[in-house]
Amino acid sequence: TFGSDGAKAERMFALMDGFLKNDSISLQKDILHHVEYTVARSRFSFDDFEAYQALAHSVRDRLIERSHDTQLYFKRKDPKRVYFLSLEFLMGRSLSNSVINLGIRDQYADALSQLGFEFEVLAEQEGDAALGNGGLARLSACQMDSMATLDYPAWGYGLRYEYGLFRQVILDGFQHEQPDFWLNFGNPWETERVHVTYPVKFYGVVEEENLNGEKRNIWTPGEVVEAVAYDNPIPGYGTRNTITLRLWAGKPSDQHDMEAYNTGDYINAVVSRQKAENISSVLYPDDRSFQGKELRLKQQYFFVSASIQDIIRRFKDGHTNFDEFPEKVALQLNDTHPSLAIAEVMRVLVDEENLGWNKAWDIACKIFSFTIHAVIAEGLEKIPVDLLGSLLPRHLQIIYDINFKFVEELKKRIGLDYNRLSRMSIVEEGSTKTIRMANLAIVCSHTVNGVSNVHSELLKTKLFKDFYELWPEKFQCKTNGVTQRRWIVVSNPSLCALISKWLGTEAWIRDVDLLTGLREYAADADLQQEWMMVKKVNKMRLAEYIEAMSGVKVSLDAMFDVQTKRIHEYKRQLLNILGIIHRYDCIKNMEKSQRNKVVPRVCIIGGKAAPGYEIAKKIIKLCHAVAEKINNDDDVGDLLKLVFIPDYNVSVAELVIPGADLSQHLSTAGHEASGTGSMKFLMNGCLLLATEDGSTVEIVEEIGADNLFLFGAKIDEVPKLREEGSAHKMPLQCARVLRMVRDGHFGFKDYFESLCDKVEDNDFYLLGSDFESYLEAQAAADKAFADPQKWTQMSILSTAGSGRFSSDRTIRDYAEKTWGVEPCRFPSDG
Ligand code: GPW
Repeated sequence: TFGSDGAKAERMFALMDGFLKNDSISLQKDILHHVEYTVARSRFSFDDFEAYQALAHSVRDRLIERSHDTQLYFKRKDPKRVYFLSLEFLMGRSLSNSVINLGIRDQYADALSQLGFEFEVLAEQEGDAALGNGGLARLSACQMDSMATLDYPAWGYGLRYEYGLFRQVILDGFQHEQPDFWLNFGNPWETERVHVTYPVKFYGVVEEENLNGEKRNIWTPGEVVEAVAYDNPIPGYGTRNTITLRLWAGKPSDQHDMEAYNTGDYINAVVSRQKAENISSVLYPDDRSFQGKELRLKQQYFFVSASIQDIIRRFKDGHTNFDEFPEKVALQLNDTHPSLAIAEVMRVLVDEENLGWNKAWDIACKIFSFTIHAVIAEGLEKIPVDLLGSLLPRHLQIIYDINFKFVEELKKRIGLDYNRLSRMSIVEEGSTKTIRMANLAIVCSHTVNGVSNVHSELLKTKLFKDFYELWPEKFQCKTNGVTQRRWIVVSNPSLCALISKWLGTEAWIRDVDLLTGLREYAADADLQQEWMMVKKVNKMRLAEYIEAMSGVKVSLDAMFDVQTKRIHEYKRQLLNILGIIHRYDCIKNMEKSQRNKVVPRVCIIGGKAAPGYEIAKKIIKLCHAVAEKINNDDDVGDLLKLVFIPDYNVSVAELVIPGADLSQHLSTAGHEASGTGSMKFLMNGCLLLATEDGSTVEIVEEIGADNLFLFGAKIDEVPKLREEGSAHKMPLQCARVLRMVRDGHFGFKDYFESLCDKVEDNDFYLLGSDFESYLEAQAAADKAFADPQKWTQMSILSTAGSGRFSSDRTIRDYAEKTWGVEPCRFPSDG
């Protein structure tokens, strides 16, 4: 490093240039070098997959160089850093995103074509990194891209699962889960940091010791597992900054079980050592159902403990006084999953750094911020006290101590209101005593964020009302956003080029508010023409994929109507399917001469059901059963097709979203905290058909209610409709389609019975009461689609109004209003 000569260091940084050159000859040489020496194939003979591997390694070299430069620069400047802790990151593919952010995609495409390969073809060779379930996990990935692009000194921390989210295979219309062993052919993007390892302790006992008159708690663990760091570079766009996503893997520790070796039980000792690796082996595939499993808790603590050790080591490299800790460190908790970090920071500061409780607590309260993604209290994590006490005995004590002091303070503030005290307590009494992780996170965090305006209000008035009344200043809102780099530039290159052409600049890729500039051309016939062409090209790509996956040929003239997201009752894929049955029924009962008035549709549904979620799995089967019937009915032909796209993931989304005309977001109002898929469709000029829920409410504010199709009960109408319950009559059309399902029109009548019962018995998700309004919105969409100019104008206005939903805006908000971190940009022009 540059020692203490600051001015010299600055000059050096300014002169630092990439060691590796990016002209097409240099790139070719690098690729061939990796073919020969990394992939170990002859440079005269290698296939597409091997070419992809070599290509990826040559990109990786450039990423490594930039992350070294970035880290050196951060170290020199020593800014406050933000650490983003998340148990899930849905990164998808890295190749295209990396070369685009590095600004060398065209150079690579040239280099490859001279070697006889096509960039797009090689990009298709890459598998997805699917270390997450759904919206929450993809949000983390989008936010990493924004943190890098906006030059924030940030780190992501998570777990390196060996098995990502299961692969969905459909057999006879039923979902089957297959393991996603994504590391099978190696992962060219990551770097194992063999020297960055930390011991993580579990089980054992805590004893109080008296050391020179001072009481100390000594935790003697029963098991120790080593955490090894794997670094994944995250390049910013239009900057040299490249930040790091550090994922931890479990490795056996030499201290793992010394006793067993000493007693001579060699074989069992080796076997149990091997078990250490299980901690990071598999991602839990249940979106938001909390189960209280020991392995899950182990995963949470494992990644939290390793991350905190890493953060404290980095702090100590240059600082000796923990008073400065809050000036240098912001810790962001992505939902409650990493909230054991609070107890862990307290343990380290009190037991290992001997700071004393009050000082440690003061520091902890200055560094943590917490974002909640849940809408209903039932979904919140509660850890059984017995489980926590056996796995992490010292942490349970610490949480009890935090709670004791909190409740004492609370009594002073609110008096002896025992109902309220017991609602707010971190410890929940009951038949099984549990720790409420959200309460712990709120008590310690300086800021609690919701993910959309309506969700943030809900937190204040319903979910955490008691806490809001106590600490109104803690509660903020950071409406979610998605990155336009991934969701336009990478996935929709034709639209990207068209936007840049009409705006006369590519600056919107970093400064997305510029998209509003498209508004003035929304009615321009030339732009509309080109806009329709782009959509057509993307529909063609999607149609080819559909045919390859499902064998169904679809017409490009039809409206491509898409609902892709995790399968959940509250997201109401069932409403969509019932609507499709209704449409089918109408076509069947129509005079033949009337059929030419029908707007043709290709209905596309995709998404995974949690393996244990029976109802969700039935919805997938119903979709296939209905598709089977409709797609093979000659009366219907191209007027209606239904296809289920299997194994929906990030790379499939990149294909589906640009090709959609209409996308559906049907959550029962009040149930979707935000929704982020809608934002991706919006950016791609796809019109939305949606309930007024989550971030849709803000989308309406940006583009106006005329430019999308809204329907259904509003958030504050839902409780009353539920109370009325079965008293309100099921609309006739809805009853009729349910009858068709019950009568076995689509087969499997017994199997679908419980689905129909749910709607007819108590209809918690209000399919019945929203049905008519849903059909009206669908009719409005048909009408608009029949007028291509009108539709295209709405489409342009959707993209033009999508700027607010960029994760760049979200991240800037977090940095300024929650984390207190500032950009720290490597001095070069990218
Ligand atoms: F349970 N979300 C998710 F609410 O993807 F925490 N997984 C989850 O476990 C939860 C939420 C949780 C989603 C929300 O459903 C979605 O509305 C939101 O846009 C997304 O998180 C990102 O905030």
